[in-house]
Amino acid sequence: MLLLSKIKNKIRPNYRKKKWPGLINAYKKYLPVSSKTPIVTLNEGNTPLIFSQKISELIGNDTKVYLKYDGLNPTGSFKDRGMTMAISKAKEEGSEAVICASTGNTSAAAAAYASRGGLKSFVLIPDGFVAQGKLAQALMYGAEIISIQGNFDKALEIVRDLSSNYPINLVNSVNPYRIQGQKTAAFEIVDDLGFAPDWLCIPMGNAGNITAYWLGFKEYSKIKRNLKLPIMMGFQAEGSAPLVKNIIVKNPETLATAIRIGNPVNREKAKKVKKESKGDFQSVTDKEIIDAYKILAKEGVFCEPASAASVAGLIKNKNRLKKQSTIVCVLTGNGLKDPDCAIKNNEAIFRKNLEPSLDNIIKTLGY
Ligand code: AN7
Repeated sequence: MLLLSKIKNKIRPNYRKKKWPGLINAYKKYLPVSSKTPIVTLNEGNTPLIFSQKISELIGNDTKVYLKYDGLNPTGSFKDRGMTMAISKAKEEGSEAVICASTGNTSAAAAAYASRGGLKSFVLIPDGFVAQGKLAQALMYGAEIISIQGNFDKALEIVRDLSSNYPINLVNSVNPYRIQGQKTAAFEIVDDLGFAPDWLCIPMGNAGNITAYWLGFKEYSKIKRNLKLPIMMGFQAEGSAPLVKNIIVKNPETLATAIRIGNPVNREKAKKVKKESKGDFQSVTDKEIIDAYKILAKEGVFCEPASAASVAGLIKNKNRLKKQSTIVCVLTGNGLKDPDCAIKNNEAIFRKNLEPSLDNIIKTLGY
């Protein structure tokens, strides 16, 4: 027994010795929690920062491109970071129910964390515009789901009204605890790289996440002196680009349904991020999104279409980069969230319904 444990300790690298406790426990000092906060966690956070050789080469100029793959959170998106905080605080406040409007990922995370914490969850979604995987999650995790004949913006308007008049806690990114939880992704990037990237490329819908990252980088720069802050590059889909055009888009359209949002609630905060970081907001077409989605998959990283907007945006801006830049593209959600999109948009060789004989298969494979 003794010998076995010795061997185990030897072959197990140091960083696996300690179990990751979830982001609230890991970053407690920097979050608005106390010993009285009942922490509702699924051990979210600590997602990999993956170096991409292919995308680095594609960008050229000795650029190093990393992917912050937040699709590896417990419910498959970055929303878990905010939701562990929002649900823990709702529970601390004695709340019994939470509500959100969602293009899908928020509803999945809200449903999971609410159920885990013993709270009821209600989610309002735009009928027909939530990817299958996300809908399946909300159904399974136990939310009460209401789909409306309207888009996300309309759904958000309703839940905002509702939550201000009834004892239901709103867990969309207007909830400040969401932003607090999500800022930890910036901490992780700095912890992994040892510095902040030159650019952070990120998709924007309601612009809660870009707000959270910027807060995270700024807070970390107070702890880690000499931390150079990144330029924040936010990307929206062309048919759904209210922050790029500085308007309200009445009927937002894009195949990246996660970011099919025409009136972002964090508009003013996002503008501040852009100004403070000397960043830029730009749009990418659905075609550019799908191209990037395919490039990522060939790197072995399957994200959902909205997430690929960060890489599509980077590709568009490659001539603006200084030599030897370090870039982080945030991949906000897992590709499995939207299987329909993958099935419709690939160039795979998929030979169907073959006669099941060895000879036939050998011939088909070209040997
Ligand atoms: C994969 O789930 O708004 O700019 O209701 O699911 O912080 O809004 C999702 C947003 C990017 C945009 N990538 O983040 C929702 C929802 C993915 C997303 C965004 C979302 P924000």
